[in-house]
Amino acid sequence: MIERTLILIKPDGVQRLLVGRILDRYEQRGLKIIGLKLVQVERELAERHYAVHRDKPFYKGLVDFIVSAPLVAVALEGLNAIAVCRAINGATRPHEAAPGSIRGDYALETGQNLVHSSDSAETAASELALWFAADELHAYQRDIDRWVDGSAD
Ligand code: IDP
Ligand code: MG
Repeated sequence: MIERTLILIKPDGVQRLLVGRILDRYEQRGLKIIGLKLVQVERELAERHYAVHRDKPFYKGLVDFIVSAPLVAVALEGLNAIAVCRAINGATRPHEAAPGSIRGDYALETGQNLVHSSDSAETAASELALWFAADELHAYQRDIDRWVDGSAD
């Protein structure tokens, strides 16, 4: 199924000059960028984004980190985009992330694991609405789409 999902390249990704290389992973896989922006996040948005973790011991540190410097918000579309992006990112704890995944190649620390991606269709819909206005998401065809979505078969 064609899905949309939200990616955040967290402040550590921007500070470590990894934005291009991280975006490249999703693009090379065939996923389509339908929204993209650099954001200095307000605390309120960060708290809403991570509301599910409100009661966890790492919540305050996580919100502090996300608002500490600009991040890149990315909306992606493609076949099974939600699961594909979770796999591209790798396990939450970098020492468990497979080599070849973003976290498995570039991260060591759970709090600085470079990327976020939505974990279900429901979360993807609510997170995309949180981070992007409707007119910031663009539906368009690429000439290569038929070579990645199966329709050229
Ligand atoms: P995910 O980003 O792989 O979906 P979640 O469990 O949703 O992982 O946690 C959200 C984020 O909170 C993680 O990406 C990580 O940055 C941070 N986090 C999760 N667990 C811990 C922890 O035990 N210590 C510190 N930070 C954590
Ligand atoms: Mg999560």
